[in-house]
Amino acid sequence: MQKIGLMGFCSDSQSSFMRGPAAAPNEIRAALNSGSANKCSELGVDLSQGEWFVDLGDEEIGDSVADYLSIENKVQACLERGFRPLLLGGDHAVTYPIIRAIAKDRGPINILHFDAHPDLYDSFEGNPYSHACPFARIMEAGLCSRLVQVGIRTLNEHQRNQAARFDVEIVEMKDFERTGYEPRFDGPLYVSIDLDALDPAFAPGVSHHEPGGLSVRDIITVLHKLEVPIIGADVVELNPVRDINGMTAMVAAKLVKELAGLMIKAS
Ligand SMILES: [Mn+2]
Repeated sequence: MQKIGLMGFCSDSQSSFMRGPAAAPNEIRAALNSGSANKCSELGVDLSQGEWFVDLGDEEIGDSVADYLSIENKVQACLERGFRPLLLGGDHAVTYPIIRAIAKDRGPINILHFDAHPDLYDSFEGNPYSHACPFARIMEAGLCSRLVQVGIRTLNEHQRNQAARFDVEIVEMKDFERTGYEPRFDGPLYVSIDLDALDPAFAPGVSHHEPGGLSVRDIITVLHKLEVPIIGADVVELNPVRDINGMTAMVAAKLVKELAGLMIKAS
C-alpha cells in the first residue's frame, strides 16, 4: 500500500487580502498532535497505528514567483519517494503547482474542490498566480479532466464566464441542500479544501469571511460518500491570525484525519 505523506507549505505570498496562512501548517500539526483528541478517523482508521501516515514536515516557501512555482518540485519529490501527498497550505495558490506535479505523474485528474470562491480569475489585481486564480491556471493547462466545485457563493460575471469556458461543474451553496448533492466520480480523485468553504461560524480563522457556508459535517458527509480512490488532497487558507482559540486549526486537523483515513482505507 502507498503511504500518505503529510507536507506543509508555508506560503502566503499570493494572498490578495491579508497574509497569515504561511503559519498554518504548524498550527494544524499542533492541533493534530494535541492531546485533546485521538487520531482515529470516523470510518475507523487510526492514524497513530502502523506506518501508513508519515509526517514529511514543512517547506518554507519564499516570496518570489520562482519560489512559489518550486512547490511543484517538492510535490514531485514526495511522489518519487512513493507517497500519496496530503498537503497543508498556505494560501490556495499552492494548489496550482501541486496539481502540476500530480498531473505530470498521472495525467489530467478529477478534482473535488470545496470553497466559497471559484478561484477562476484569469488574473487578480494584475497577478495571474494570485490565490484567486489557481483553478484558471489548472484548467487552461489541461491538468484536470473534471473540476467539481462545492460551496461556491461569490460568483461574479467574469468567474461565471470562466466556469463556462472551462466546463467547471459548480454546486453553488444556494443549491447545496435543496439538490442534496451526491458526489459522483468515475476515477481517481484529488480533493482540495479551502477552509472558507465553511461558514465562518465553523471556521473563523480564514482571511475571507464569507457567511452562509457549509458546516464541518456537510464536508465530512460528502467525503464519506466518495467511492473512488483519493490520490492526493490539500487543506488550505487557514489564517492563524484570524483564528479563535485554535478552533479553525482543529477543524483543519479533523479534515486531515478524515482525508487520511479515506486515503488509507480505500487503498
Ligand atoms: Mn476561498
